Amino acid sequence: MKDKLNKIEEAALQSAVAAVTEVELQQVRARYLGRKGEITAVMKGMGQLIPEERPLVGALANEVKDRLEAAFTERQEGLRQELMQQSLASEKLDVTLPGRVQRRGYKHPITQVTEEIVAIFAALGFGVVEGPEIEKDFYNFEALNIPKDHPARDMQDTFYVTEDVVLRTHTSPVQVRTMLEHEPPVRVVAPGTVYRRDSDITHSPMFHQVEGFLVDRKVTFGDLKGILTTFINEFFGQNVDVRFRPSFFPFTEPSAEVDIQCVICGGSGCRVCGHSGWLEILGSGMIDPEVFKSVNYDPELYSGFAFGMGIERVAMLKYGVNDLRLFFENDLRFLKQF
Ligand code: 2U9
Repeated sequence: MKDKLNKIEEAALQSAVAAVTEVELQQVRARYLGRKGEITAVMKGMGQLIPEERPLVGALANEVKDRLEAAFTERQEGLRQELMQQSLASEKLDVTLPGRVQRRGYKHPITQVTEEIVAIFAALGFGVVEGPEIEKDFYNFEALNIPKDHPARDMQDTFYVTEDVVLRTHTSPVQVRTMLEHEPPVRVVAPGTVYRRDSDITHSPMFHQVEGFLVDRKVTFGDLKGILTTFINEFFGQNVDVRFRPSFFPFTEPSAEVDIQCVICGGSGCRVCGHSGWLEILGSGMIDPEVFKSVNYDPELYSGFAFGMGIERVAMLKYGVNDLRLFFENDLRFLKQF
């Protein structure tokens, strides 16, 4: 039995050396150490031995098994190393090949348009201010002369966090905060995200605005017209016609909506402009003296104008986008066009 085991061991070691792939080596291992392998058969056959021989043969069989296990593992490692050396020797690296192009990301169209608007006002001397999106009722409504029973405060129109805290419905509260911190002269724009309970093809519960104001001594409606006309001509083009229409906002008096000649039909009338030839772009007005009182500005000494616009609307008109929701769906086929 001892001889037999020695012979099996010798043959197994020779087969291991002869194996030149890992698959072949696995087959050799199975032939000797597998469930139906030769060493396994010896171990299973020990029952037929006389009892005195069993411990001796059993110990020997285990030794042979351990040695073979070690030899197979060593051979496997050797084969892996050989394979690695071969592939390293044959691999040709062409360092002159052009590299893979790294695609650059780009800004979302709403960010691009916001930055463009802010840059135009910055060139006109306006600073940029930002503030919280979760706002106190005082900054969002009260200081802006929006009384307690105003429909804008209704649960249908505003997202409430608590009775006294809302998701800001415009960026005007940022301007209230600016006024409370700075004495005139001040001119700033406030870009940012705002929230209203509104959702359809032209309204989103989350959208973006740029608002702004200028306060100094002797600011007139003429200044408002001059600044906003300059902005529109910079943004939409020098030849675009502008008109100011009387309107109403609680925080400005007098108030005006600002229209531009329809960028789609050039003023002849189409579906986009409701066949009027004009598109509403901005809201504006002279800041109401009541607002000045809330922020401790002397209305006898100072006057000023304010304005506001929805970025999505301006972006839709500039780029001819017909559905507001496209801006928020993150479809790269849409976003890549800007
Ligand atoms: C202070 C005082 C006055 C900001 C203004 C508008 C007119 C306006 C709308 C345009 C489209 C909002 O996005 S929109 O729906 N905005 O019409 N906003 S005047 O007036 C202010 C702001 C702050 C302290």
